[in-house]
Amino acid sequence: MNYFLTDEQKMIQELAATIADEKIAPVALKYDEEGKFPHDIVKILADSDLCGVYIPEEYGGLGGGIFEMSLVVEQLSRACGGIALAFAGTGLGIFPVLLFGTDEQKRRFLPDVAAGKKLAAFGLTEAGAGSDAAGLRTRADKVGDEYALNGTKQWITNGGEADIYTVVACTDKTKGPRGYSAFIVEKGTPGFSFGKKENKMGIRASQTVELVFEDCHIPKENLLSREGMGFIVAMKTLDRTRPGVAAQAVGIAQGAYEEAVKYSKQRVQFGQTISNFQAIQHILADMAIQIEAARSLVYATCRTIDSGAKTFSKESAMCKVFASDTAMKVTVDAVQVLGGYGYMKEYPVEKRMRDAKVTQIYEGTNQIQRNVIAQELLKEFQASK
Ligand code: COS
Repeated sequence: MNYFLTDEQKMIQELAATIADEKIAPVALKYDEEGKFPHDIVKILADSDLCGVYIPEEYGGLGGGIFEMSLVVEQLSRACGGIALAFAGTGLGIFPVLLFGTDEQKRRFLPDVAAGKKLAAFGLTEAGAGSDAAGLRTRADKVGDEYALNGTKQWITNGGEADIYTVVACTDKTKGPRGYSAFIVEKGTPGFSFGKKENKMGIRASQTVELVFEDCHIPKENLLSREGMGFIVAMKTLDRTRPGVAAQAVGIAQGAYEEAVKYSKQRVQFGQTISNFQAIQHILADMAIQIEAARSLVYATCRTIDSGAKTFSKESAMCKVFASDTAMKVTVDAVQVLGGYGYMKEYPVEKRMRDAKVTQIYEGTNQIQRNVIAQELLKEFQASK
């Protein structure tokens, strides 16, 4: 399929693909097994300039958008969906600053992210507030010119590794989601520590950690937008980053598909390679169809967002649902093509099957995405009457 990428987009895609093939693929199984954060790969990404693809040039980036970010996520995820999250999770963490930061906040935080010197993370989820993002317990109480943060954030990607955290907390509990505010919290701030590190099914190279705030004082200069805007900051961020999850899913699926094709050309049964059997050919053909359809939807959504469209919650949710469901199906089928070998950890498809699962869950489960889609399309119908 010709997606008519610009020369710059092709360069970004090729650079990310080269890093994925030469640097990430050889160590992906090791990091998965050990569950360790890939500091050496993060250094390679920092040296490559890719960390700033979606950050404006005036803040040290390459001036691209969601599309450029997603091209990188897709390629890195082709080799390892977990390692790719050091990059993608930083996008999620820093987008609130890109969208709602003042010029002063952007100058303080964006250049180091663009240079790959600092990673970011997004702190919304809590033990009792997952799908129900309006159920936050973390508080931010005004104390003079500061806010005192108290509470615990759960399952935070890049937790402990990131230097910059955007955290949503309640500043007025009488107002529900309209009483939430978003803050930038730096690692090392007194009262901010890290709790439990999760032991996960997949994306094991990515660190998923609790953020613990105990009377953690944040200067008012670190408030994003204004008090009461925290829920909107979070929702508008997720509208822009869900295509990144979709791109991760496409990358994971593509990686599994490539392994399945390669294996089918090598594996001999009944005196011939299994690629000769129509049963296998049809599985491979279905994988290819679904991946290409998912990629098309992701790219179209990214272009819609980057074109300056005002509302795209529905499109963003659609591509997240479609690509993640595709990744799950394709990776399960890849395991099937490899048969008994596919089930073994030495072969690189069972990891992709485990990695794919989370794309149906995080940044809003696919059930929540379907709610968002249905709400929007019913609104559109009502408006058209
Ligand atoms: N953009 C702008 N504003 C939005 C919005 C969006 N995408 N989504 C919701 N809002 C606004 C609503 O318009 C509403 O504003 P008003 O108070 O002015 O009416 C306000 O936010 C509350 O919205 P709503 O009533 O729909 O909130 P709910 O509590 O019902 O939440 C959703 C519904 C779907 C938004 C929520 O359940 C959700 O997104 N859950 C998933 C959370 C998630 O992704 N978690 C993962 C965290 S990161 S790994």
